[in-house]
Amino acid sequence: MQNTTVRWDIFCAVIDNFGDIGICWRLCRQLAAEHNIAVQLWVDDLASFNKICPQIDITADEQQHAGVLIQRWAKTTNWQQCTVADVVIEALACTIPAAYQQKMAQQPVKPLWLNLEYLSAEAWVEGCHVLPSPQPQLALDKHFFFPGFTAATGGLLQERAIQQQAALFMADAAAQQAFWQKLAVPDYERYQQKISLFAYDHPQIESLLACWQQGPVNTLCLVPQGALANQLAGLYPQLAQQAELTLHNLTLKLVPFVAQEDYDKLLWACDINFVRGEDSVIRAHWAAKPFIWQIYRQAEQAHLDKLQAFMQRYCAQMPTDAAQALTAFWLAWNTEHDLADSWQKFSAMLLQIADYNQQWRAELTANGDLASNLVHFVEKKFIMRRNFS
Ligand code: TRH
Repeated sequence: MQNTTVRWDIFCAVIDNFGDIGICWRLCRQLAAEHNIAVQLWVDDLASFNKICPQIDITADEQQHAGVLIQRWAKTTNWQQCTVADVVIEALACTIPAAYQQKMAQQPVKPLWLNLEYLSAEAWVEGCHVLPSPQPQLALDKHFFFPGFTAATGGLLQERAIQQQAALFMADAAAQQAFWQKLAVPDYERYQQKISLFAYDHPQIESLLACWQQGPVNTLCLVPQGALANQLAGLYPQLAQQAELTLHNLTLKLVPFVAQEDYDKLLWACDINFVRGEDSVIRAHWAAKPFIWQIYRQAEQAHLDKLQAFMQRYCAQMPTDAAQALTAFWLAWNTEHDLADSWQKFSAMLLQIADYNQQWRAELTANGDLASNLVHFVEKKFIMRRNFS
């Protein structure tokens, strides 16, 4: 049964890539499925949405899927005709349309307005999480809500059953076989190492591929459609034509973008996962295989501070030799350094890192998941309002 006493509106503007819609869609689905909340998602780019959720009809102005009402957020949307929700979330620094803001301010009972921020492991986040951000021109309060890696933040998006689903999949040979068939990799068992490589383009990619070609194990590297796949197709015409290429001990395979649920399976089915942006890196945490994060690049190298902050938290309890190898390879992967030497050292530590990832995942899970933490915050605010009105 849906919790129809309150309605949540979530606004998502797609800046580029898939992180904005990936995060918003995951959050909406979880609010509907696990908290019975009536959720409406306003999104300005249905074509990007369709890539991570193929059931989305890119021509529809309004549609329902997975218990969520999805609305096209267009320049022509008539905000005067919309009813304002009880909880309004502007996700990842998007700005809610001015007309909708005006309507929020006109409500006899003002909606709770939250700014769901970008993910960062930096220390300042704890001090800003849930702080009010007064909007005097509208006589409305907005609150910051920060995802994060500690109990003093909003936590991370994690579905209630995801770890159980991952464990079941990894113990189910038939499910894995079905998955590899779907990806057109029937001979998956002949590879001793499977790597998913979801990344932006990379100036040193050939130095890493050379390590895998000359490496001691038979490696399958799966590259989802996108910037890096385009770069590789440019480097290797045969890969562009046949979507697959074997170079000594390395088989490179371009794979289509799959639905979000299947992307999780890819992370579970591979031994090492290269991830990027904000959402896939968190999915790699739940898969708990060794992973390498290519952080979204920002102007003036601001992303490198965020990367350092994350590595410090992640590696704090990791055995020193593994932490040093990981830090060196991650830094090389996020800058323009040659990758060969740091890869050799990193790959020697894979078992220790995989082991440690179980502990790190348990620590993060103990902070509570982002959707539940949001729901608790909203409930607390509503109770306070009732008590003081
Ligand atoms: O696509 P991204 O680079 O998104 C980025 C970041 O979020 C960045 O912080 C943000 O500022 C920028 O977008 C605008 O990487 P990210 O965050 O990992 O999002 C990818 C989404 O795509 C994620 O939800 C997983 C999903 N995905 C699939 O559903 N199928 C696939 O086959 C693949 C490879 C990914």
